[in-house]
Amino acid sequence: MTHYKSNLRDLQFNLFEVFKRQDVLGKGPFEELDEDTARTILDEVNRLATGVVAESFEDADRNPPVFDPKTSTVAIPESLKKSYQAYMDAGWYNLDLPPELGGLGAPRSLSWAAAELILGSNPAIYMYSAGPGFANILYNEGNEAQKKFARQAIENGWGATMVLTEPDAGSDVGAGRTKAIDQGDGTWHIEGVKRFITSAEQDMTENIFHLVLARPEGAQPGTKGLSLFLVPKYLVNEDGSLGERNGAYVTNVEHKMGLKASTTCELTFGDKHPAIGYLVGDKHEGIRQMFLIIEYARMMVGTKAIATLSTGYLNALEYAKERKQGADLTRMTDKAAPRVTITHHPDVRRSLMTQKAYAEALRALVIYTATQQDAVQIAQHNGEDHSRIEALNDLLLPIVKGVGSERSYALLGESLQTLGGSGYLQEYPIEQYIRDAKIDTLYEGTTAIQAQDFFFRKIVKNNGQAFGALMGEIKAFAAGDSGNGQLKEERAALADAAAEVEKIVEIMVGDAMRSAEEVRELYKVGLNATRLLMGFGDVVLGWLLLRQAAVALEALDGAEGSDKDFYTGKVAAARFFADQVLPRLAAERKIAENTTLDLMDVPESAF
Ligand code: ST9
Ligand code: FAD
Repeated sequence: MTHYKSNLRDLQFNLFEVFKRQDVLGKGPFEELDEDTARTILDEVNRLATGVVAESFEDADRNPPVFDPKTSTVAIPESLKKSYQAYMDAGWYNLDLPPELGGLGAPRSLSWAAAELILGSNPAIYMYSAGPGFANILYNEGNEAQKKFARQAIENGWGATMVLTEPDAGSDVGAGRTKAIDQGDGTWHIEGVKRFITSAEQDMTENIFHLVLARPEGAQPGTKGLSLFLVPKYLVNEDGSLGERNGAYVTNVEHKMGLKASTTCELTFGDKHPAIGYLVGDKHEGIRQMFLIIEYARMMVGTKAIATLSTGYLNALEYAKERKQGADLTRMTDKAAPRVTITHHPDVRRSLMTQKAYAEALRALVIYTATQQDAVQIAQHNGEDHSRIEALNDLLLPIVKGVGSERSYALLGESLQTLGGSGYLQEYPIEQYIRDAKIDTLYEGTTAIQAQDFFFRKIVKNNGQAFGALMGEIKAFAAGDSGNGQLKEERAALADAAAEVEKIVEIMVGDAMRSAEEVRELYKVGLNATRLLMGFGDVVLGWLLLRQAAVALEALDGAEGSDKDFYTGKVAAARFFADQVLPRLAAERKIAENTTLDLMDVPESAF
């Protein structure tokens, strides 16, 4: 038995009972893949995730990769190598690669469902296996030589990295100083130091290719002056064999709080000898191109966080069902009363149901978002316009990433608390989950960055279209009658919460508009951005839970055994969320309404 407790039943429920993926499988772009095959794939990935992939989770944390500064190499622990090899040999990293690149071309809903299993089991494995996915993007964006490179990278299983961050350019990517110098022969020399680069060194693949943002000499400042370069660790000869060592070397590997199995590297270009780079697609559109990867990676980070919360909750639940402590509250004065398992205590139930509701709502959010990506794939296949679906997906991404990571990290604290003092021990996996999940609120854009992206880019710049469309759907559901004549009060709670969030948006748009005359009003938007992100997140999560409950109430008719328990749990989680979480939105709206500039007037020295 490994640490990882997956929730395959809930993944299947989302895919096939709530979001009806059988309706898109077996036809159009997914012709080759029917429901049975999809179910078999999930079973198979689940087997790996709960077995060999999870086996190195603890060992690679306690004995993390070792950096040798003399040779600029990293030794990955043998246990992790074994998990990685088993995953790569199984070939599931190929799930959403297009058939022309040897992939299965699966719908994103299926590939993200499978990704959850690996990310919950051993997230570093998923990250080390990103090469083929990165190669797919290189293939789409690259010139002929780069397309050929991408094919070679997939065939040979090369590793890959995304290289943006520098010591003075974290959230502010546009402050990057790494230079690109045109050699006039189709190659560039890259010079500079990048930091915090995931997977930039390891000894599991024969080559690693870096996708690097650098500024060509004389290019404009900011993100729009950045170009994207392909910088392989080893140059590749015409015949596909590996050539000379390129001048990009890892010069440090960080010691971190968690996710220790994943190397986080300082990468120095052109210090020992030239670091040769190739301009991706022969065009200077670096930030747009990099965002193709970032969008995928933000989805990955949210899914990782959610997967970790889910296994945290299921570990906590198992413990709580066995741990006896204290008497039932109703018999607290009777010192001879029998001791009960802690699931009998109201506060433990409150905590467990909060974990369950968020874990399952966040999983539904990932799959719902992925169904928008399926719809994009289908529209592309049919040559139809998909801008509206794309905009909805864009709106959802900061919620998946920002809300997913914040709620998961916070609630993993509840999972640990459920175990009492034992939760603090390394004997159980939850302390590692917490350490490993903290990074999710930080990389791929911190929560503050997600919140600003959500308001300025996904709502204001989009003229509120996607936001309005999603809100419209939520309000229509709230006003409807799904739920077998039940869920009336819960739908009313959803309608109230949605109205509160709409009000917060109204307030913020008003502040943003007033800033045209009084620029400091914009601070109010900054003060409320995270509140809006988290608040809207709760509304979407409440809606998804109620949609699940409506399906469960139908299915409960005649359900027995574990199915009956499963559906009963679904209804309970939705009710709990509507009763206990959604009413809080009224207070959030009130705080947003009363926002002043007082905080911005506090002198820095007074903090
Ligand atoms: C990192 C990696 O942290 C962590 C883990 C790595 C693990 C690797 C493994 C991953 C596996 C999964 C991947 C598999 C591969 C895929 C497979 C596929 C099958 N959406 O607002 P402006 C663009 S990495 C789209 O003025 P500023 C857009 O082009 C480090 N595009 O920004 C825009 O132009 P326009 C992560 C967006 O003020 C242009 O940027 N670091 C979006 O200049 C300028 O926009 C970060 O994430 C968007 N949401 O710069 C940095 N936003 O407007 C966080 C912008 O004309 N900081 N663009 O369209 C930010 O995001 C900042 O807001 C900023 C600001 C840098 C964008
Ligand atoms: P800063 O940008 O300095 O932020 C510090 C604080 O200020 C944060 O709380 C932030 O929210 C806040 N803040 C900053 N600017 C604003 C603003 N404008 N408005 C409001 N608040 C703001 N990068 C890569 O390029 N490739 C990788 O593979 C990669 N992997 C990573 C792996 C790990 C383990 C880590 C720790 C980082 C990784 N990163 C990677 C870098 C990561 O994306 C950055 O750390 C992240 O974007 C934040 O940048 P920063 O650390 O410089 O923090």
